[in-house]
Amino acid sequence: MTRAVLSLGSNLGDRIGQLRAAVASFDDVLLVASGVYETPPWGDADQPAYLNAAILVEDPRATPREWLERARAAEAAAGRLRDPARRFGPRTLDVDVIVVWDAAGEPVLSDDPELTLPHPRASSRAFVLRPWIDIDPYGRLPGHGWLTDLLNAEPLASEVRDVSPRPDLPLESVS
Ligand code: PH2
Ligand code: MG
Ligand code: MG
Repeated sequence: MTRAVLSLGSNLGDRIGQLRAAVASFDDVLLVASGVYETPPWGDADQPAYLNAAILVEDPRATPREWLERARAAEAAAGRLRDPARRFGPRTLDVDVIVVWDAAGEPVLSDDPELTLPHPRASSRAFVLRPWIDIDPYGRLPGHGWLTDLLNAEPLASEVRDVSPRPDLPLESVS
């Protein structure tokens, strides 16, 4: 198993600091990181705006389960607390495994409830697809087609207008 797209989100505490720490935790496998976007909360409306981003990671040995474990470790490091009553509620850090490709470049398909691949809600989330297309302009969401087509069709085409680039908050510092 080689490549994965991970979606990052934060809407509590030091949002950009938590996103940067998450990206740093994938430093050994990081291929590219997107820009950061401020996005209206999807799901529970009574929560602060999110910062969202996406990263592309690669490791010749990592299994999908290991990507999930690394994602959870990053969330735990950000002090994430899970409220079982609020599945779509606020969080210091959310790291979701969106797609994993195997060594042959084929997308991994999984209906494991703990790690469904591709991510079952990615196709309808502007806050996932908009950062992702930054780092993968010719990308496809397996089962749904080109990212550009998804983002140009309604309802995402309207929602993406509320996804605001935050160039003042880069994920990685330029040295
Ligand atoms: N994550 C959620 C629920 N709602 N809204 C935005 N804008 N961004 C998110 O990352 C997000 C959300 C649950 O994972
Ligand atoms: Mg999520
Ligand atoms: Mg999650």
